[in-house]
Amino acid sequence: MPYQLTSRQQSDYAQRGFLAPVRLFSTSQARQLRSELEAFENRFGENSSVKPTDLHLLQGWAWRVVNDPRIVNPLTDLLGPDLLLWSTQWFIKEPGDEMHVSLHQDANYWGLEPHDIATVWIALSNAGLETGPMTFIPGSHQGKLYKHDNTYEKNNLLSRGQTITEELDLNSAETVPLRAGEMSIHHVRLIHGSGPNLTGDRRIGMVLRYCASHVYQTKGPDTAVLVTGEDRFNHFKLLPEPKIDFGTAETSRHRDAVEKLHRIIHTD
Ligand SMILES: O=C(O)CCC(=O)C(=O)O
Repeated sequence: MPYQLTSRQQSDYAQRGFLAPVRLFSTSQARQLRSELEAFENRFGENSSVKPTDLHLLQGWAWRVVNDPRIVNPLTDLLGPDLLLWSTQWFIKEPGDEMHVSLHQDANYWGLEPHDIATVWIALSNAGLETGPMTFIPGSHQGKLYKHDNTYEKNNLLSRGQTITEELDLNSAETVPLRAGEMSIHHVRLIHGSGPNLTGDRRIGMVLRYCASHVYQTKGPDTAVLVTGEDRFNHFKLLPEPKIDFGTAETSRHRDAVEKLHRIIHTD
């Protein structure tokens, strides 16, 4: 199979809990994807009830990204041959808007068990040092789950401003800049966060959450997309490809999925 990870990359991920940078798209492909997102934003606007979350259920271009073998094949090396996409999100920092992401572990609030789950973070604009790229604490995925406080800070991009309360040793922390079209992959237990964007351009991360098919949701019914292999567990209701961009059935499935994700992320 093409696009597999080398055994070195696989052991790096096992030890450190992340891989970066990995070249995924060319700069012009990244620009094209960015213009798809921005066309969506221009059409619906910030206050619309139609959200860019889980856009793969609403528009073919996003469906093709989450099913792209350059992403899916490497993920099977980390999570096994039967792979689900759980959700698609966006982490966007506008030029100079002071938004940051506090240090947190995703495993703490998604309700998914066991933790055979990874995030693919795709840079659709340059995510150089000045834009507030992600910082990881290597190896922290092998340690405990920390207690998090919901700070609801105004300048925090996280839904509840989730922040680890204990003091952390940041000596080994690594900040990982990405160029447009590159991706990083990180483990659901890895401690990570990011600073503000000090540049004049948007910093746009398209964020895909994948899990092995044996993972289940502890917070109620849940949905996912089977991207490769088979689902022998039926823990999630599987959702289909959008046949018509913004079609009636697609819009309804998308709205339900966004509401469900909102419920899961906002409840303990
Ligand atoms: O984009 C960021 O800075 C943070 C993203 C993040 O927390 C995540 O993908 O889990």
